Amino acid sequence: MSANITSVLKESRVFPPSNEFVGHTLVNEAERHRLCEWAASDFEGFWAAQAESLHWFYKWDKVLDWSNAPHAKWFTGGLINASYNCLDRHLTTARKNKAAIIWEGEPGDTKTLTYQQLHHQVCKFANGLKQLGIQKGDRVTIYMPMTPEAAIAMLACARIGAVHSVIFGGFSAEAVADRNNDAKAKLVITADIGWRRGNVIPLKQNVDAALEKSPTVEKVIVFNRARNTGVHMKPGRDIWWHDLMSDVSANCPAEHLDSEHPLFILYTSGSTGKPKGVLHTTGGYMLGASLTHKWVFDIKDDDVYWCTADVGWVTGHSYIVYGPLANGSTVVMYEGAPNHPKEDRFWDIVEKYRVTVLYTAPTAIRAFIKWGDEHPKKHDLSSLRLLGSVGEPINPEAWMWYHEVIGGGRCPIVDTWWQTETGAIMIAPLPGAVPTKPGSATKPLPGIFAEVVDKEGKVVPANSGGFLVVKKPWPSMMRTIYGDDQRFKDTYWSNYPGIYFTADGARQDEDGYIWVMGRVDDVLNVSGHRLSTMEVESALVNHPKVAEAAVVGRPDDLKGEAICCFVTLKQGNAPSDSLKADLKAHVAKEIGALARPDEIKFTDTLPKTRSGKIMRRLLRDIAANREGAQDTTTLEDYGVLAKLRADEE
Ligand code: 7RM
Repeated sequence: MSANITSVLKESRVFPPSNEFVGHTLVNEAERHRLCEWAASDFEGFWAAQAESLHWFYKWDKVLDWSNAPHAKWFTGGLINASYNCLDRHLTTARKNKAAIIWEGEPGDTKTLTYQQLHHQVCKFANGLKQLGIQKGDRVTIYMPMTPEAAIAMLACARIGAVHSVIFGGFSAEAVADRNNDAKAKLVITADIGWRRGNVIPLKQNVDAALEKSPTVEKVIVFNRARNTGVHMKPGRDIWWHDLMSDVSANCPAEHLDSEHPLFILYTSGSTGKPKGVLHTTGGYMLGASLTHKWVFDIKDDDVYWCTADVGWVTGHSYIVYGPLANGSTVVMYEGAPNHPKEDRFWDIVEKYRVTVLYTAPTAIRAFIKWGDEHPKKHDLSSLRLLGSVGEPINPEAWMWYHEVIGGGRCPIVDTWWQTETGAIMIAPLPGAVPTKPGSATKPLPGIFAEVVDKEGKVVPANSGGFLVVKKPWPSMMRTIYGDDQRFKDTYWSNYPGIYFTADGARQDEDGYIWVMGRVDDVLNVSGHRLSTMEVESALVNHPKVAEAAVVGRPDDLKGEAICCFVTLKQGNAPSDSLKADLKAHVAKEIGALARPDEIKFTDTLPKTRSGKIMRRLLRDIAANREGAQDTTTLEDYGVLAKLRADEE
C-alpha cells in the first residue's frame, strides 16, 4: 500500500439534531456516550447486554471467542433462529395483526401481509422445502423478483437451517450457474418472470440455461408472478410454488440453531476474478442487523419504513428483511424501477403509504436531481421524518438536495457506511444524538472501533487521509469467504494483523467525523499527491449544470496520472467546449489547482454495478484507450461501455 491520501474537500455545514428529535429518540446524546464508554470498558458485557434484545432458545456460554482470529465466534453455545426472531415472537404481542410487508408490484398490483399472515406463509413454505428434501445446512439459491415471496423464501430457509444465497434478479444465467456451483446449491427458488421498467426479465428461462451447467441443483421451485408466461416446467425437477403450498401443513416449529450456524452466503464482486461468497452466521448477524436498524432509523412502532434496495443486495438482507422484521416494523417493498411509469414513482409510493423513514442510495438521489424537482414537488411528502443513504459516499450537493427537496428541510439524514462483509451499519449518525455534516457518515456506532490509519497502522492526524480499518471484532462480521478461507485471510486480514481492512480510504476531521473517500483502488496519483476521486467528483457535482461525475486517472508521463472526468449533465443542458473549460476552472476554484481536470468527457450514462456504484476501473481502461480485460459481470448495462468506447473514436 502506498502513502496517505490528500484531502481537498472543503465542507463546513453542520446540522444539529432538530427539536423533533432531541429528547424523542431511542438513543440521545448522553445515552450514546454511555454506550460508547461501556463498549470501551467492558466490550463483552456491552455486547451481551445488547444481545438480550433477541429471542434465544438458549443463552450462550461465551460472548466472544476470538482465540482463532480472524475467525470469530459470537455467543458460542447459544441457540437461536432468525425466522423465529422475525416472526413468532411478534405473534404473542399487539404486532400480530400489524402489517409486516406492504408490497407494490411494478405494474401497480399490491399485497399486504400481517406478521401472522407472513408467519403462516413462511411455515408452509418451510414445510414445502422439507418435503423436497432440503435439510439443515443445505444451500438454496433464491433468484426472485422483489416480491414478498423472496422474503418468504429467505425466512423459510432460515427457519429450517438451510443456507440461502440470494442472487439479484438482474444477473445473467452465467452468473447464476457460477454461484450455484460455488455454493453447491441443491435447490433454486425462482419465478416465471420479473418486471423491470415495463419489460419482462425471463427469470425461469435464465435458470433453465444456468442449470445446464449446475450439476448440484436437484429441484426448482417456480413462483408464478405473471400467470401468463408459457415457461417450460421440467417434469421431476420443477414444481410450481402454489402447487407446493397447496398441500403442506402450516405447523413448522423453528429449528434451534447454534448461534454460529450459517444463515446466508451473499456473493459480492471482487475487483478481479470470481465473486466472493461472503458467509454470515445467525446470532451475531441478527444482533447487528436488528440493533442498528433500531438505533440508526430510530424505529418506532408506528413507522412506515421503506428501504428501496433489492433483496439481492446486502442492504435488502439486513434492512428489508432481517433487521426490520426482527424489530416488528412495517416494511414497504417495491418491485420495480424508480422511473416507471414516470419519474415520480417513488414519491407516489411515499405519499400513498405515508412513508415515514426512507432509505435509498446516492445513485438514485443523483438520478432524481437529474430528472428535475417537479417530480417530487407533485407529491405530499410531509409524512417523511427521517432519510437514509447507503452505497457510496454521498456528495454534499446531493445531500443538500435530499435534505431540502425530499426532506423539506426537517428530516435528519443518516449517511450509513458499511459493507456486505460487515453485515450491518458501522458508521452513521444516531439522529437524536449526532449533528450531521453533508458528506460524512459521522462516527462509528457504539461498540464499533473504526479508525483511519497509515500503512503502518498508526492513527493519522486529523484531516489527513488514510485507510479505514476496524480494530475489534463485531457480532455481524463476515465469518469467511465460502469455500476459500485463504482469500478471506488475504483480502481482509493480511495488511494489519488482527485488524479488519475495509479497502476504503477516509479521513477523520477535528471533531472525529469520518469522511469516506471511496475505494483505495480508485485513488488518483497526481504529481505525487494521492487524491480521492470522490472529492473531485463532489466538486464537479456542485456545479449547477452537472448531475453526476466519475473521475479516474489516465497514465501521464509528466504527472503520473492525469485527471479524466466523465460527466453527466442535468436535463436541459448541452455539452460544449466552453462548458468543459468552465468545469475545469470550477474544480480548480473549489478544491485547488492540483485537482484541475485534464480532460472532461460528457456522457449520458456511467457504467455502474447493479446496486448503483460507479465502476471506475472500467472507465480507467476507456480513459487510457486500453482494451478491457476486466470482470464486467456485475455491470448493470453492457451498452454503456460500448457507447463510451464509441464516443472515444
Ligand atoms: C452496504 C454496501 C461496500 C462499499 C464500501 C464503500 C461503499 C457504502 C457508503 C460507502 C461512503 C457510505 N455494501 N459505501 N456505503 N461509501 N459512504 N455511506 O454498500 O458491499 O455493496 O459495498 O460501498 O466503498 O466499502 S457493499
